[in-house]
Amino acid sequence: MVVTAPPSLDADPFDEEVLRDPLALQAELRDAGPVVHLRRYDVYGLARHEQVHAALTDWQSFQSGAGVGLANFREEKPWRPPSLLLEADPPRHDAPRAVLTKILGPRALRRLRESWHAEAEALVDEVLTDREFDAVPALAQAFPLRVFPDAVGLPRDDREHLLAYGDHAFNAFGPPNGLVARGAPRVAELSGRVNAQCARDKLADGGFGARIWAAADHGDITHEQAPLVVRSLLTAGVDTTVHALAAILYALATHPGQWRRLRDDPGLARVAFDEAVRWESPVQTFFRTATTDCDIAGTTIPEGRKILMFLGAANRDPRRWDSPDAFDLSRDTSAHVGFGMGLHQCVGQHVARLEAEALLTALARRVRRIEPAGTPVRHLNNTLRAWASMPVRIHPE
Ligand code: HEM
Ligand code: OVM
Repeated sequence: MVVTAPPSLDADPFDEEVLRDPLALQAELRDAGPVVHLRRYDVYGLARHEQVHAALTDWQSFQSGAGVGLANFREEKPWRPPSLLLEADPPRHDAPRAVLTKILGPRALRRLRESWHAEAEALVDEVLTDREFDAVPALAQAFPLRVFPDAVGLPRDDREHLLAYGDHAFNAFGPPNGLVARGAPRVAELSGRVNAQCARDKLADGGFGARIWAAADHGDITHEQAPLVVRSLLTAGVDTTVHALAAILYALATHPGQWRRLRDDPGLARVAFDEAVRWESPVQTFFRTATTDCDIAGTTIPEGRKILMFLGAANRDPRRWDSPDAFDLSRDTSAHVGFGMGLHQCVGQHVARLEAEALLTALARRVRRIEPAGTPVRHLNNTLRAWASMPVRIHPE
């Protein structure tokens, strides 16, 4: 086996101009080789689908327990106690994961389906009293903030801070740049509010939160673990779906032919959502840490080093996808890595799909055409690909 040094690039994937439009850098990274070295952070990078998929499914070689951001928990103190799911390896990962798999699985979600569809219809009726509106606050934020904290069991009057907390958590996976610095003044306040909401007496009966605590009573996890597992839902469960819904609304507003297909057959809502998750990759990147000297396509990544996996680049790799930049409801999206892959694959993906199905079905029933009504504006985040605002015009049925 010939071991070669990987191509070394000076580019900064967390530069604000790159975050605003990452597609050109993604292509450069994919074309440079199966493994690249990113000089600025002295980390390795994977941007092709084949290598990203392989690394995601090899948790023994590419661990999460040293953090899935740039910070190496072997050397640096994490900004908050690590997640028992995202930032843990087997065997410690297994019990919390099994608990959430059951609570957030398709069977458990069936009891939410009817009420989430009704909530979506009510919200869309309210919003459509205007022909023009900003789809980000009016739909992409309003819907998840209405239904998800309810499902967790949080009070109605205390949830707006969840967006800001999640935004900071996703920024914190990146380098300590301006985005992190701008979030820093509110971290203590936001963490305090989120941590308080993980306590048993704050969580309504029957919700995801109460069921996590019940799993502790049952002995599946400890009572010390329960609040941290609730915290995972509050961290990962809001901004992700907000930006994924914004992504599909943008995709549909800019692809009238695909909107028509969905309107004619609302049964395509989940297909459309998964294609939007592939196309936009609301979660763009995650890191891993090499547990041994790892060989990838002839390059050795030394033990203990960080590897940046470009999920968004893998999801648009022309080596894997025909016309990867096309948003196309006919595509088989099953290998996309927008929810990750393997052991850590998003445990909340069924929740995200149910939200999308409810909102898109309600829109498809009431809207003949949706079109941009102004220039959309990106929201910058070190990990999320997001919109701050998206003016749209609606033509009702
Ligand atoms: C894990 C994306 C929605 C909770 C992940 C991972 C990705 C992801 C890429 C894998 C991380 C890794 O491999 O290191 C997304 C996207 C979403 C979404 C794009 C929306 C479209 C949600 C929701 C929840 C959630 C709604 C909660 C209800 C989690 C948790 C993990 C996770 C707890 C960690 C799982 C583990 O490590 O075993 N998500 N997510 N996510 N997600 Fe999501
Ligand atoms: C967590 C978590 C899981 C997935 C994503 C994430 C902020 C956090 O378990 O806290 O992003």
